[in-house]
Amino acid sequence: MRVFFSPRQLAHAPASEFSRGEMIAFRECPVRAQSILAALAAAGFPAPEQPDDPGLAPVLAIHDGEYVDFLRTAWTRWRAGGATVAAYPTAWPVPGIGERRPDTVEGLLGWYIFDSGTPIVAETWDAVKAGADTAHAGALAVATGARSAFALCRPPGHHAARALAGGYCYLNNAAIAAQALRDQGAGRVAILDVDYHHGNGTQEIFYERGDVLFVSLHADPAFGYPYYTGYGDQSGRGAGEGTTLNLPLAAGTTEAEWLAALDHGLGRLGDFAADAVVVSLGVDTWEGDPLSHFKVSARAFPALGARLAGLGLPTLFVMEGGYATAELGKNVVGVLSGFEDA
Ligand code: SP5
Ligand code: ZN
Repeated sequence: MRVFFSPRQLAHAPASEFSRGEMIAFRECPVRAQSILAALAAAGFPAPEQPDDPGLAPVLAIHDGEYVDFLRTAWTRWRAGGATVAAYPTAWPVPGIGERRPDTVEGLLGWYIFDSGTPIVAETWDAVKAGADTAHAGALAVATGARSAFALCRPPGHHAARALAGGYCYLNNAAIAAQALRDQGAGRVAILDVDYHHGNGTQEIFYERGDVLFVSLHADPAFGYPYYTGYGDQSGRGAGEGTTLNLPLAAGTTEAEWLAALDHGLGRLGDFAADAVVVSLGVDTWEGDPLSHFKVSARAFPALGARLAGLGLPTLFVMEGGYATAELGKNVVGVLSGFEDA
């Protein structure tokens, strides 16, 4: 398995996030990537390859140009207003307040960032672009003959939509990779999103497309973040009707229940006859994760890897969530080793 990582991703390190009325340490921290790198090395995976810079074209194949301009310039504009720490939105254009895009950076923060957990610091754009480059390099590897690759992306991506950041995500790395695979000649690409949270951004990006299947297992929005998407009756629209499959799961979901839902999702993947698979790999499903309300043990991870190998398709793993930093690397390597050893 080829491994891709850019150390530029480590520089994005906001100090804090808002949780239950107080500021807590930012959970999506650089140590996450270091935990994964250490576990990969200990397990004998090859040293990570640094991605090439393909410019902005792969990003702009997925994201809105004005949104990307906002991400690139927000910190400078925020600094120009005299602020020195991180840029957070403090107001949002929720239904009822209007639909006019403002020109102020304060207004644009709420326009383009849908939650309070996705701040912008000086290093954010460079790290986020390096993450997209990492996903893109992994896609090129798989498109040119690698059986599998792991793109160690950070910050994660699956909550980012065409013109929205949120949930620690700014650019949708998995979507950028899926589009790159299409552009390299894969006729049909399947995205399997196993992060604990619904990949609202990936769903939105491909909702009306029939060439990219999106299958997601996640905490039911009836109780879990991101609260507004991920329902089982969201199945796609237009040319994409039937190519979105949401499998929302209850609080307390066990490993056996999670694997049963996985098998259901993999059945749909098989029917779709994809030419390549992108796995949005979050391991925040783990019962010990600070964000998880599942009861999924670490044994689920090698089982996931083995089942994915059983598809027999070129497979790109793109890192998403997982916040139990001490065990994160071990859990990720559990999936990748399960795939390799199958
Ligand atoms: C990529 C990814 O995993 N993003 C997740 C963002 C979640 N942010 C908000 C989480 C709110 C959790 N509420 C507290 C649960 C404590 N057990
Ligand atoms: Zn997550």
